[in-house]
Amino acid sequence: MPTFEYAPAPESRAVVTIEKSYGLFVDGAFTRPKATFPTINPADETVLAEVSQASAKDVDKAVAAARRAFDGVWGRMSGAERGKYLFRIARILQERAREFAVLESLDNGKPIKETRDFDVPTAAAHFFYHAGWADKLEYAGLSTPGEAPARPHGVVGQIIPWNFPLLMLAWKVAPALATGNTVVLKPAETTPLSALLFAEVCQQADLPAGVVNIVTGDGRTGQALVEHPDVDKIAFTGSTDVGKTIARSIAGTSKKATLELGGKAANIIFDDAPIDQAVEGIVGGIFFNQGQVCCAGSRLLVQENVHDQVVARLKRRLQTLRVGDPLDKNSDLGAINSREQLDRITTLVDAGVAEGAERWSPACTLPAKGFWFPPTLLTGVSQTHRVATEEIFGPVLTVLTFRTPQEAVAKANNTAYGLSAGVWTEKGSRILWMADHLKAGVVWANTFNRFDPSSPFGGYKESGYGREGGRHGLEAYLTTAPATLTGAAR
Ligand code: TXE
Repeated sequence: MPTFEYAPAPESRAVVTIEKSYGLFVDGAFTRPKATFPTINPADETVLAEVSQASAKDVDKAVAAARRAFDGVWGRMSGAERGKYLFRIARILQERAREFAVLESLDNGKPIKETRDFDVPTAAAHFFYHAGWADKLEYAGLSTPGEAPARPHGVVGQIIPWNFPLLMLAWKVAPALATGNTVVLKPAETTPLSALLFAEVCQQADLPAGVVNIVTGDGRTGQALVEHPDVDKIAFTGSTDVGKTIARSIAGTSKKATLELGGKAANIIFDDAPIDQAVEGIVGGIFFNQGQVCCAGSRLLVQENVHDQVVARLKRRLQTLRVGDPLDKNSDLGAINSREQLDRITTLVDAGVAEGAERWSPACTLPAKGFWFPPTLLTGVSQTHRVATEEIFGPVLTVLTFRTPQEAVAKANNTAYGLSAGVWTEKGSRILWMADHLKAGVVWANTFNRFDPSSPFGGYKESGYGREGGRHGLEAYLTTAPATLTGAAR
């Protein structure tokens, strides 16, 4: 079996300048850093920078700045003018793409191949897409023809996770600004750097002060934002537990919320599927971003008569994956984002083995320092195993079997989540039947992990509520315009 060596490429770091410490980005300027915590490179555990822990008072200042911008310049601006800012931001993201790609790989641990070819271009695409909407809201049925366009909520608090730091920022900030809201965004504590670089982009684009504010910190900062009385809406992506806490905390207030939470997607292969193409899709579906993806195809449901063939091909393909330095453009898998996440993955995989699953990984030399987990298959998994129902959020594929489409649907839906699913079959009618019966916000057919800014993304059940992307995503940032009834003048 091949072994894979760790080959660092330190020269790539020169592309980006990382400050020793960072303040918050409030009212168009960086504050002086205080009460800082380190953000580290998960690939080697070195400290990249010190970042400020925003207090409730800091959050209050950021919300006040966002409110002034909303009541002032941003609130008075036409959609066409707002759109120009979004275009400008998109262009700057493209111009600074290498910087963002390297910084994101350093702070998150994901391979540069992904940040370069997916995270950064898709983030720019979100700004381009939403720039196009900014002056068309009233023509798209998002308000009543001839009436004032639907209104923005006002100040939006946005809390994002660490798995796609820049992209999650783009998913949240772009529609909020296109619809005329202002923003206070809190990045995850383990990946704050690309959001802080984005703050520089806002300055470079001459975005009016206060329209976007970035407050770094941990869950306490997020909580202060959720509880702030002058925040009109919360948009959150993260764990189901924190999502529920947020839902409880805003219950009884007038705040709106969209929650994008966990997932446990089934990737379903029928025996008539093009097997090579399906194996590629399954590998990409789970090992992309080390499986730290809410819609990851983490449960393979394979039709019983092709199980052995599919597993054999999967093992062959997994032996060709290269695990190593995120900055090496040949790496297919990088580091796990944090020690906590690595511990969660290890605990769940150990539980799976204890419950009777068989564990397999290709021979693979992992770097001595940093947080690493090899690509892993768990076969012989039954529906009652924890690894079949709980989100592992790591490079681990659990394999289950089925005999009929009805059984596939029953097993796929046998989860508390409902975010995404994949179906591999030659039969068009079966795709439609499966899509009709799967309880998932997205169903991919003969592909997986395909995203487009125009396509709404979101889930059922414990995967949360609300959609991001497309027209539905914009609706979540708008409230209905007042009905205006006029009587005859006397
Ligand atoms: O998430 P948290 P964690 C899942 C995945 C992972 C697990 C835990 O299974 O293993 O969640 O990850 C902020 N009020 N997902 O612990 O804590 C926090 O600072 C307000 C799936 O990292 O939910 C960060 O910015 N905010 C998910 C953000 O919430 C709070 C992506 C997410 O962190 C808060 C990430 C509070 N009380 C993890 N506590 C997906 N849907 O893609 C924390 N935060």
